[in-house]
Amino acid sequence: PPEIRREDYRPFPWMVPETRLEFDLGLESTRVRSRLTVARNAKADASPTIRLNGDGLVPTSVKVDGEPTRAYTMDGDDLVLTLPGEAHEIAIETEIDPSSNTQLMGLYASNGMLCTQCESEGFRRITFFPDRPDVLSTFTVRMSGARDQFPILLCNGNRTDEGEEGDTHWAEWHDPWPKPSYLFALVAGDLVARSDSFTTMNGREVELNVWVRDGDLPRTEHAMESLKRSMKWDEEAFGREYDLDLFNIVAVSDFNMGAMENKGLNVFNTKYVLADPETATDGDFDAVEGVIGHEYFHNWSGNRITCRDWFQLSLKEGFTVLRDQLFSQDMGSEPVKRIEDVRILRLAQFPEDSGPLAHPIRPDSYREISNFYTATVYNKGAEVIRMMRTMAGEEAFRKGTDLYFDRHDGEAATCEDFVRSIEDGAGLDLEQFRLWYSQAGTPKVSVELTHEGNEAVLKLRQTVPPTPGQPDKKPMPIPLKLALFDQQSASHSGEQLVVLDTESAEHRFDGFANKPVLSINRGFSAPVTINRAIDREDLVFLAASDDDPFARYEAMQDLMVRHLVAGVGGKLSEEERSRGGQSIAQAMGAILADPDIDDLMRGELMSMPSQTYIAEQMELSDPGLIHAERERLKSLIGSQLSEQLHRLYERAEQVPFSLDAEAKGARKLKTMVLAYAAASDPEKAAELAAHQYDRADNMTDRQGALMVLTGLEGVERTNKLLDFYNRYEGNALVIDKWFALQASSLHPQVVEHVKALADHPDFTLRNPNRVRSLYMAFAGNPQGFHAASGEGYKMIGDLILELDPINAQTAARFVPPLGRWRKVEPQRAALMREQLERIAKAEKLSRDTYEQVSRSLA
Ligand code: HT7
Ligand code: ZN
Repeated sequence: PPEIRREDYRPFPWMVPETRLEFDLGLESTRVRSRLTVARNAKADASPTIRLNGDGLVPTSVKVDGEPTRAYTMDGDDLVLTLPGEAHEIAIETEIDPSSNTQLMGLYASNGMLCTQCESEGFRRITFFPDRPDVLSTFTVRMSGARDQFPILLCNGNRTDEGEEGDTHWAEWHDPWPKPSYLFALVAGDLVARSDSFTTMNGREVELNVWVRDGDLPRTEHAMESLKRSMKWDEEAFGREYDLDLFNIVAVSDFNMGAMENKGLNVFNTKYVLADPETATDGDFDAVEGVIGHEYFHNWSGNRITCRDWFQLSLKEGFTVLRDQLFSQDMGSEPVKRIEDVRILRLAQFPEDSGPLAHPIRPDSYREISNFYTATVYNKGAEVIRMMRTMAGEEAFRKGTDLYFDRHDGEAATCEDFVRSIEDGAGLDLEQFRLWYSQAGTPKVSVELTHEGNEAVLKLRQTVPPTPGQPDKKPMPIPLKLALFDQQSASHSGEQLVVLDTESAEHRFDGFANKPVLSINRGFSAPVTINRAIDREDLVFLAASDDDPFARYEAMQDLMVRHLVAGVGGKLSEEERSRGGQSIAQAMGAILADPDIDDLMRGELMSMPSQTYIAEQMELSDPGLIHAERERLKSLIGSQLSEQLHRLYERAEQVPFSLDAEAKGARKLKTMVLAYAAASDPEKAAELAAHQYDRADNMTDRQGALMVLTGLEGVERTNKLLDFYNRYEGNALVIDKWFALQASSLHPQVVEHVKALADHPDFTLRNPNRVRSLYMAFAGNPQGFHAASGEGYKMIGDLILELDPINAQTAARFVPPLGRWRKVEPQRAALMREQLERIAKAEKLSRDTYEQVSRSLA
């Protein structure tokens, strides 16, 4: 497959002001008639030919200006026409089979209903069209189908007409906002709605519907409330008002990603709509709110202003992730949300940036754009915009975003347009900052603080590591929030912002009779790795006393990571290991006892660094050793703080169920205590977990208990897993949890368990949620995936080959775990590589998987 390059972008020679589509809907056969008005684009190089993208389509009729024509050519899957005049009308008919569409792109059948997914290049699987985001058109759609099969017919915009003819009925929809084809959506099925309304800041009354299958209605309240909160928040935080009279959300159970922001008709994975306390965890509730917000915010950052081309994806995704993060921060605990977001970045994006698939947030080339819906484009993209906000300050940043929305409303814009708007609106010079858009790799900043006389001297040095295709990097502006603490009073005289924009820099701070303790990258002000020369005692001090909650968390993480990395590297004697562990336990003990911390935050401060994050700190990692060292520390902390932890548990147990922060914090603590107990006193932990499971009146407690039990031996494991299955049989989202819990468990036989689960009657490769629940959970479980025998790698290799023809997008997402072979010790690395080579040799690979495998081997 050819490589598509950003520098080759050319405007499309034709505009498509209007698109009319008619659908005769059927699960096995849907007829699509399109009528496009096209006119030459004065802003592009003139061309008499127009290329209409198709993917697997055969035209049954083509007309130009009402006359049937055969004067078109097929170039691969695309239909190419030569048009003599300035403006024409093209009419094309196609027929498609949604029921055989297992890729879940274009129009497909899910559970008896029909729905679409067009981003990024799915529309071309429905009809021939210039399927690129810079061609904006006004869509009018008529859809008709059997009334009993498809009682509900939905599309973008507003319904303008409807009617019946015998057993069929039809609806006509018009979307007044010009949009690119990737925002087109249609849904037809037997659905029911939770309805509500929202009055916008200028008095527009908007009808809101959340559409689900009949029995799911009681689980939609949280989604609806989240939607209303999102609409209000976007008005207040960004001045953005909704612009149609109707907003529909539809939940579907077969979906490649989380959700899709189609204009006026968002389509969601059921996972991000359905939630009630019995079946959804606190984490699920938060995720629903975050994703509902994310898709809603796209109405401005994505739909009103879209992307010129797919290289600009971070323009809408990075910005919208930042917007959903800020929304969730405002709805719940700001520091806890910040910690969660940093954890995700470190877990998913840092490994991407240090591996063979590293790419800038605005990539320069791709073969398959679906592979670039990455943590880099999304989460690092959000961090990059967050840095602009930090440097500008909130007020000035808002001026920048106001200007961006004003200047580019109705356009297909670029990342450069965004940066220039922030520059002009916020009054910032972002010339050098643009490097964050073009350079890949996580910068490393080394930090040293010395003390001379009354001065503290801060030395900073940055390096940006080489990444594929980018051997040499330039220094980037890195905004670092810092504070210098006086140990005695445990206070500082104010936070400062230092922007490191050269390779190295020195800063002097006057007025320190004693050497202060440095707190740096507070709030994670820059997405970098900090390598600081700091004593363990100073870290203990920061963990106990820093007034920035993120910095406190970071100090605890740092304490543990240093200890673990030294242990894995064989640098600790038994005595040092024990002493180090005890001092960590002591620091954690202070956190457990601190009355000024709320329990949600306490849970964060207690959490151990992930295996992935520890591995990232090492040149070459041995997953077995890291796992063992991490479990040893967990066990030491668990036994050292046993009494305190159990007291905490007893206190938390008294808090009755509710969705407020206090009760959520209590639930988080309970499972955290169980996890420490599982490492230090498995029998006691099993007993406690079984008790928690039995008493649970909510999914958070039940899942937390079962998570701990699945990692342990014993009869309670078997009993509770069976009970869980029987209790929730038929509830797909909860059965997904049942699969995921077992696949991510610490149990030594996890590989055998996953093999058996793959043969379970409820397992299917046709449903991406189910595939992810078993195999993504497994690929993220170092115990299983990195089994020394290589069986874990083989299982993922087998999966990729079997899934590729069914759902290429989902299959390709399993390649990156194998692609990290260069960072793993040689024996395992060879086994990982072997699987990649086996996949590469397969006779027919999708473009998606081919690209990921070849980049991983290069
Ligand atoms: N913008 C949406 C992207 C998306 C997607 C991309 C490729 C294949 C399937 C997809 N489903 C949704 C999601 C979002 O970021 O909001
Ligand atoms: Zn998005």
